[in-house]
Amino acid sequence: MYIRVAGAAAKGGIEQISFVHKQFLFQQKLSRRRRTGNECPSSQPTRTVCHKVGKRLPPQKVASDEAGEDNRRREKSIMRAARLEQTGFPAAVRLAGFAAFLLLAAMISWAGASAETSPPILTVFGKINAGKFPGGARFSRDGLFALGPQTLVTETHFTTGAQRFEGVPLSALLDAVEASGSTLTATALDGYSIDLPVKDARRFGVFLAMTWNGETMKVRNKGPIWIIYPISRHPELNTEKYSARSIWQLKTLTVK
Ligand SMILES: Nc1nc2c(c(=O)[nH]1)N[C@H]1C(S)=C(S)[C@@H](COP(=O)(O)O)O[C@H]1N2
Ligand SMILES: [Mo]
Repeated sequence: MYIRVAGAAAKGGIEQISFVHKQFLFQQKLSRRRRTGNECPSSQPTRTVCHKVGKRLPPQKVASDEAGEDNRRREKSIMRAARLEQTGFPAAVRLAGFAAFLLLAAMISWAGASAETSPPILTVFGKINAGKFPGGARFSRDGLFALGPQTLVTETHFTTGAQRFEGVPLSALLDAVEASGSTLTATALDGYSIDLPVKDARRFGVFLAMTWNGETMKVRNKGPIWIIYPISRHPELNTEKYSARSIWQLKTLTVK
């Protein structure tokens, strides 16, 4: 042991001193350079330095609570000095540094996760805010849901019974990209393409469905996006004209 614990054998003193000792053992692993701060002249081996610090505890008998208190105060100040020597920063600065590190780590993992789990699935071209979205506005599944997730329960042209969809209103997307045209040309992954009036979006509450009866819509299941005309709310939409506009596997929208 390189630290003399004389007088420090008061209750809890041993643990504290052994903690200080562990800190010095750790410190020995650090570069000589870092050791040359407060009490560690580079000409001396760490052992001596630690011994020297240890010496700052004068031999003393713990006779009363007062003496114990005094010792604890000494130990605290030595530990503080030891920690400062180890890192070169006071506790508040180290805490702030650690908090900053955690924040950075969280940001990196968040960015990584969203890039991994949510690639772009829809691109909007044409008459949109080109300053904000140069080369088209790309949206991931998460990015679309971030526009304001909604639920739509309706029958469709192609299914029987009410279907439950989660997604976002087409109008929310058009607002987000600041669309200014009157027609949308929609294209799908299978090469299908159809024009639909921009007016449909608000007039009928046209919906971009991404989850169907609780299941994320895969390409094999009309995903990742299916444009739904709510025919239960608007029975007049139950015609071939509107079924043709109900494009699935939606890939791009061009505002004209
Ligand atoms: N991606 C994609 N969406 C599409 C189509 C298509 O071929 N591909 N056909 C459209 C047309 S013309 C109609 S009438 C309906 C056909 O749906 P059904 O084949 O289930 O009757 O889907 C519309 N949406
Ligand atoms: Mo059709």
